[in-house]
Amino acid sequence: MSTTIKTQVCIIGAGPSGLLLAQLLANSGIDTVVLDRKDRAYIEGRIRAGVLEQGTVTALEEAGAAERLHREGLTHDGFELAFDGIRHRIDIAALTGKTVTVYGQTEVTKDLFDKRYAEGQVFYFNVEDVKPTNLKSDQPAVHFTKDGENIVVECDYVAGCDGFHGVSRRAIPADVLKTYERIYPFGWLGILVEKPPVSHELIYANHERGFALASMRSDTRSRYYIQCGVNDDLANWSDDRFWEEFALRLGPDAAANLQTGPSFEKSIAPLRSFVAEPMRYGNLFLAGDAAHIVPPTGAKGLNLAASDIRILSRALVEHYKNNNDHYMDTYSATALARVWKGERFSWQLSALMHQFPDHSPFERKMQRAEFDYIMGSEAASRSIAENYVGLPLE
Ligand code: RFL
Ligand code: PHB
Repeated sequence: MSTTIKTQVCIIGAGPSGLLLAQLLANSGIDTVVLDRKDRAYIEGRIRAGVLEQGTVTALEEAGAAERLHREGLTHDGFELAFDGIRHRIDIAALTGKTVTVYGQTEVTKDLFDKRYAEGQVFYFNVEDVKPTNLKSDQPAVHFTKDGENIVVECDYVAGCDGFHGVSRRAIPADVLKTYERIYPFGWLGILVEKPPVSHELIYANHERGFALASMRSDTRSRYYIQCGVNDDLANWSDDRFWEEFALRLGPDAAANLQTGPSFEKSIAPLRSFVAEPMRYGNLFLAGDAAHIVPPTGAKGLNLAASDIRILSRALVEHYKNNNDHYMDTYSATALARVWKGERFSWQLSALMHQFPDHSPFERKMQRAEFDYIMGSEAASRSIAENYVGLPLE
C-alpha cells in the first residue's frame, strides 16, 4: 500500500534548519511537509550549540519564535581568549557594535516545535528509507516508509535539511558534487553541570595540555569542554578527572571561581571541516549541516545553518509570491560565499587554540606569537570580533 501527499516544499530533517525553514515559509503561506528519521524528544534532547549571532536571533524573530529567547537568553558583550593562563578579553560590543546571545540549541528547537505545532504543521517522525527522486524534473518527490507504509510526497521543491549523515547530499550525483574536508586529530569532551559558570563570559583557553572552553546555558547551568583524543572513551573520563584537567587548562586565575559538581550530560564530539558544492541540484536545495560542517571552536555551525535558511526562505518566497527566480538561481553561490568565510574563521580559531599531535615547538611558538599579536592589536582583536558576531548575510 502507498499513500501520496502533495505539498509545495518537502523538508527532509526537523533539526534547527528544517524547523526554521518550515516556519519562515509558513509565515508567507507556503505549504510544507517535514519528515525526520528521529522524533521530537530526540531532536530536542541533543545538546549542541549555545551561542547565537544577532542574525540568527533576527531570523528567529522573523519566525515569531524569539519571545522566550528574549526573556531567558543571555546577552554577551565579549568573550575571552586565554593562553597558558594569560587572559585577553575580546570586547565584541565595543569592537563591532554587536552582541551575541547565549541560548541553547535545545531551546531553539523547542520554541520552533511549539510554534509549528500550534500552527498545525504536518510532521512525519521515525521515518525510514527516505529517498528524494526526480530532482531534475519539475515534479520531484520524496519517498519514505513509516510504520511499514510507503509514503510519497509530491512537491515543487525538496529542502535537504537532514544534517551531515542525511540522504539529501548523497542524492546529488558524484560527478556534480564536489566536497572539501579536513578531519582534526582530536575531539571535544563536553559536560553539562548544574553550577553557576566560572565566568559570566565564555573563555576559550589554549594550554600545553590541550584546549578548554568554559561556556554556559544560564546563570546556574554551565557547559564545559576539553580537547580529548579522537578515539577517547567516555569511560576514561570520570567527573573527577574532567574537573582536574579542566581547572588546569583554564589556569589558576579563572579556575579560582570554578564550582564543580556531578555532570548530568557527558559526550565526545569529533571535529571536522567540510563543505559540499553546489548547494543546489535541480529542485533540491541543501542547507545547514547537510552541506557543511565546522569545528565548534567559533560557534558557527547553527549560525551558518540559520543564514542558509534566511537566504533559502527569501528565494522560495520570491518565487511563490513574486514569480521572481533570481534568488533561487543565486542561492548556492550566495550561501557558499558566507559558508566559506565561516569555515575559514572556525579553522583558524581551531588552529590557534588546540594542541596538535604533529606540532613541533616551532608551531607552539607561532600560536603564542599570534596570541600576543591579538592581545596587542585592536585591529587583530576586531577581526576576531567581527567574525564571532557574524559577517553580513551577503
Ligand atoms: P541537524 O541538527 O543535524 O538536524 C538534521 C536532522 O535531520 C534528521 N535526519 C533525517 N531525517 C530524515 N531522513 C534522513 N535520512 C535523515 N538523516 C538525518 C536528523 O535526525 C536531524 O533531526 O542539522 P541542522 O538542522 O542543519 O542544524 C545544524 C546544527 O545542529 C549544528 O550546526 C550545530 O549544532 C553545531 N554546533 C554549534 N553551532 C553554533 O552555531 N554554535 C555553537 O555554539 C555550536 N556548538 C555544535 C556545538 C555542534 C556540536 N556537536 C555535537 C556536533 C557544539 C557541539 C558539541
Ligand atoms: C556551547 O556552549 O556549547 C558552545 C559555545 C561556544 C562554542 C562552542 C560550543 O564555540
